[in-house]
Amino acid sequence: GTAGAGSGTTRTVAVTLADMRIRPARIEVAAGTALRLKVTNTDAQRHDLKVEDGPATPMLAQGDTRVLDLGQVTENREAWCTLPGHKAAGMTMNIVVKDEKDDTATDSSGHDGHTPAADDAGLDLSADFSTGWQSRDADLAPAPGGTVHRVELHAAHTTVEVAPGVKQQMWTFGGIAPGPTLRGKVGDVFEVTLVNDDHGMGHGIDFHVGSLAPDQPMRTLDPGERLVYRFRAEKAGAWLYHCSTKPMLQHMGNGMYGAIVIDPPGLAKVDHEYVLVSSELYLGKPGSTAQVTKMRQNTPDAWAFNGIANQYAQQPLKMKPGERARFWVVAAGPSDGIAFHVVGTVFDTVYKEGAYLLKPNQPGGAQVLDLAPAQGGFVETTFPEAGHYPFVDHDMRHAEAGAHGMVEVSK
Ligand SMILES: [Cu+2]
Repeated sequence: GTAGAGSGTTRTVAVTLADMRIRPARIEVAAGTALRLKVTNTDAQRHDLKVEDGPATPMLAQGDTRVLDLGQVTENREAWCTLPGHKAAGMTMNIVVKDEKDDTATDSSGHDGHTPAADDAGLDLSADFSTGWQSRDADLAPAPGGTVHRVELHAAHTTVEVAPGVKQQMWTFGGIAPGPTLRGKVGDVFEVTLVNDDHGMGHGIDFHVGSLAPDQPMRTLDPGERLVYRFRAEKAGAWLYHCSTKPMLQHMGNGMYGAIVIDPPGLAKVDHEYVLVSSELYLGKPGSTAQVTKMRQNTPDAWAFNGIANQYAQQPLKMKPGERARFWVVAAGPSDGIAFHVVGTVFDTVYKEGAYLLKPNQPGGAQVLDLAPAQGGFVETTFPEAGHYPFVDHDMRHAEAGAHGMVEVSK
């Protein structure tokens, strides 16, 4: 109903069930509207829809549609899928009765004042990203030639779509979170110029691969300051770098981290190399009490590979059958590590914190690369045949909330 909606008006709303969500999640109607819901299950698994104090569909298989006639709606109603756990996973919908006179929703269910993003209902990670959105390139280029690498990193705020349709101000190195991945060989020298372009606050940088007194290179730069941080990478590994300014929980929790890869000597040739930096995502105004409370309680809004929840589920990494891949993984935290797993594959090579735990000529295989916060390593595997191979943080709370991507293997 549009103008004049209300008593005597009939309205039909298309509702879909999929991906542990009911869409739309909220329907507003004028009091007295006769409401009909045309419910379609588009999911691979079965769902139903039950309306509070009202009708329910039977269990719907994929593609099934039923119409629910609610009659005239005069009070707010909730609706949900009745399968065990599905409501808790996010399959709920609110029907909210609007008062025609002042055009405000009268919501007696206690949901007013909450934004869905920060709510316990969680993000809708299967929603669409904005038009033109591109995933962060996960391909890791070979180390550039030469033995001295000069890099300039600017500390600056930027706004990023960190989950489908969700924009968040991030504190970054180089305008992206994670910052750019640096790469070199054992013995290479890195000369990093850090420039603080943040008008509001100080930042610094800490390269875990560097072996030096932190006092000068890791000091906090005031806005507008710059410094040159020079170190020789003496040891191989997948290393974290991060902001060194206190409170580090906030500087890292808002995006100030990145990876630096130092190749071990004799690194085998593979068809694809990827870098995946895992992290938590905390939505809300950076540094606000509400956001920092979530950081302290370790209750992130989502988890992410390369800064954006679910990005490689929507834009998969692409390979061909029989190809071999190396995944460099760094756990940026700030508080959670990772149990990195690729569904449908077995790792024949595991390198963690400076040493091979497994090499291809051994009889054993591995399923997970486990990294504590700030640790790094890589795994290798071959993708045997065409298909879709999800990669996840096998802590399922994290996988369910964004630490989840896809390798698409096709000819
Ligand atoms: Cu910082």
